[in-house]
Amino acid sequence: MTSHLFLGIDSSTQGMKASIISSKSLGTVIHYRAINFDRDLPHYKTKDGMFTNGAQVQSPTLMWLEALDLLLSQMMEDQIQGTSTSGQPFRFSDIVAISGSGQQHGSVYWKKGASMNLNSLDSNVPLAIQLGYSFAKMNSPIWADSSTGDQCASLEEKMGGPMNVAVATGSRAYERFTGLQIAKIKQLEEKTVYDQCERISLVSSFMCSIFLGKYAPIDTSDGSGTNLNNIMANNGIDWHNDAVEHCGGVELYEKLGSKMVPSHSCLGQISNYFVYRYGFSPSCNVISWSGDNPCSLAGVGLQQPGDVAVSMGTSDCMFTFMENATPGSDGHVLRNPVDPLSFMGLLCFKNGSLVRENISNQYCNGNWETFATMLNSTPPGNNGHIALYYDSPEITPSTGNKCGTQRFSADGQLVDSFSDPCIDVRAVVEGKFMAMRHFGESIGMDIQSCTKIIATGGASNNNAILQVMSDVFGCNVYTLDQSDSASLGAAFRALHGHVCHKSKSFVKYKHVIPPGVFGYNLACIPQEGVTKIYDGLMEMFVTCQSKFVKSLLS
Ligand code: ADP
Ligand code: XUL
Repeated sequence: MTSHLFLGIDSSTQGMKASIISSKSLGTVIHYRAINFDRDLPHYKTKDGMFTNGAQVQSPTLMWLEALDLLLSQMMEDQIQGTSTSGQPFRFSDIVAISGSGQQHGSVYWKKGASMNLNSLDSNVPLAIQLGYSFAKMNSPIWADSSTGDQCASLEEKMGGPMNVAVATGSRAYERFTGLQIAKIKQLEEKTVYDQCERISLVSSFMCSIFLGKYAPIDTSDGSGTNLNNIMANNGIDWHNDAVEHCGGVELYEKLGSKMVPSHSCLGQISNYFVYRYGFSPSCNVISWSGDNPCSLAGVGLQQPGDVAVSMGTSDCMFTFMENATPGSDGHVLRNPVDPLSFMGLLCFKNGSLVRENISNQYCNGNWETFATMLNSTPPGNNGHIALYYDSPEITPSTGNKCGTQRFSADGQLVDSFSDPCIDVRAVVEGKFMAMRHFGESIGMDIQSCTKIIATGGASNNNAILQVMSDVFGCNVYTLDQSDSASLGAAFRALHGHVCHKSKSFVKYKHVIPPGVFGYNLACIPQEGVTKIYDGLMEMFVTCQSKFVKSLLS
C-alpha cells in the first residue's frame, strides 16, 4: 500500500528545516533535512540569518526563496539516493499535503503586479531569480527588530492605552509586531515601498503563497502576532479596524487580504512549479502555514489547558494551551493553531541561544560540552550571583531599544565581573529560567501545578541546561526525539488540515494526532531540595531585573 506522506517546512531565523511524516507511523520522522543560512548561503552575508543595524533587524527576502530551492533540491537528491533519516525511502510524489512554519512577525512586501509572477512560476528558473523583482522591499523586517518604539506609543495612545491594545489584539503594542513595522514603513518609506506594495505577507503566508502560486491568507494564530487582529470576534478571523486604520490607513485592508483563516484551512493545491521541478503530485494539498511557536505547540503535542512547553531556538519562548484569553501587559495571547475555539499563551525572550552562544564562545571555546561541564561545576543558585544579559534589546521584560549586561553579587550589589567564568555560565542559564518562571506566573500560567515541561529547539539538546530548567520550575522536563518541533508540528498540521478538508468539517487535533504519538523522553527530574533554593532567590532576581530595566529605560 502506498504510504501517505506529509511535509512540514520551518522557515526560521537561522535556517530552513523540513520534516516528512507518514500516516502509517506518526511517531517516526521519515526524513529530516536542515540548511543554515550563514553557512549554506554565505553570499547573503547574514549573521545568524539576520542583518542587524542597531535596533533595526532585517533578513533578505530572496535568501528565503533560495533556501527553499536548496532544501528541496537536497531532499530530491536524498530521494534519488534512497537515503533518509529513518532509513525508509520516500518520494515527493507520495506527499499528500504540505504545511509550514515561519518565524513570527516578519513581513514581506510584494510589489504591484507580483501576483502575476506568482501565478506563472516557471519550473526551469529558481525562485529567487524569477521573483527577484517582485518585492517593494528587498529586506524583510523580522521579529528581532525593536526599532518601532514611536509607533508602539502612537498605537497605544490612539487605542486608549496598552491594556486596550492587549484586550483588542492579544498583546499590547510590541516593537516587532507586524502592524507597527508596517506603520513605520508607511511613515518613512511611503512612496518607495508602501504605495508600491500590493500585498503584505507574514513569513508564514509568504512561504505558503509560493507553494500555492497565489497569495495565501494569513492564519489566525500567526495573525495574532501583528497587533492588527481582532483576537476575540469570529474566532479571530477579522482585522481590528482601529488598529489597521491607524497603522496603515484603509488601504491596508487590501494589502493584508480581507480576512484571516483558521490555521487548519486547506488553501488549494500545490503550484506546478513544485510538480515539474521536484515531482510533487499535482493533487498535493497546501494547508495554511502558521508561526513557528504555534507550529511548535502542535509539534510537541500541547493538547489541554495547563500543558507547557519551552522552545530554545534563536529566541527562548514559553507557551501553553489556554481555553480562555486573558491578555495582559506582559506576554501574548494568540489564537490556537490546532483548535480554532481556544488560545495559546506565549512569552518570548529575545536573548536566548545567541546569548548562551556568546558566553560559550567567550569562556568555553564555543564548545557545548565544556559549557555543560562548567555549568555543572557550580552549585544551583550560583551562591546568590545573578546576572542579566541583554545583548540585544529584550522583549520580556521590555527594554525598548536598549541593551546591556548587569551582574550582581549575592547581596544584590552591582559588580563589574564575576570572579570565575563558571559563574557567568550558570548565571546566563538560571537567569533565563527565573525570568520565565516570574513572567509565566504574571500572565496566569499555573507554574505551581505544572508537572511537566516539554523542551524543544536547538538548546534542548543540552541536558545540563535542561536540569536547571527542571530545578527552577520544580517539574520534570521531557524532550522529543527530534528537537525541531516547528517543522514536525507543521507536518502534523498538514495531516490535520488534510483530514479536516476531507471530512469537510473541523476534526479535533487529538483525534488525528493522538497523544500517544508524542514519544516524550524524560530528560531531567528536579534534584532533591533544589527548587527551594530558587524559591528563595526569586525575589532577589526580580529586584535585580527591575533595577536593571529601570536603569536602561531611564
Ligand atoms: P531557530 O529555529 O530559531 O533557527 P534552532 O532551534 O535551530 O533555532 O536553535 C539554534 C540554536 O541552538 C543555536 O543558536 C545554538 O546556540 C543552539 N544550540 C544548538 N546546540 C546546542 C547545545 N548542545 N547546547 C546549547 N545550545 C545549543
Ligand atoms: C515570538 C517571537 C520569536 C519568533 C522567532 O513572538 O518573536 O519567537 O517567532 O522564533
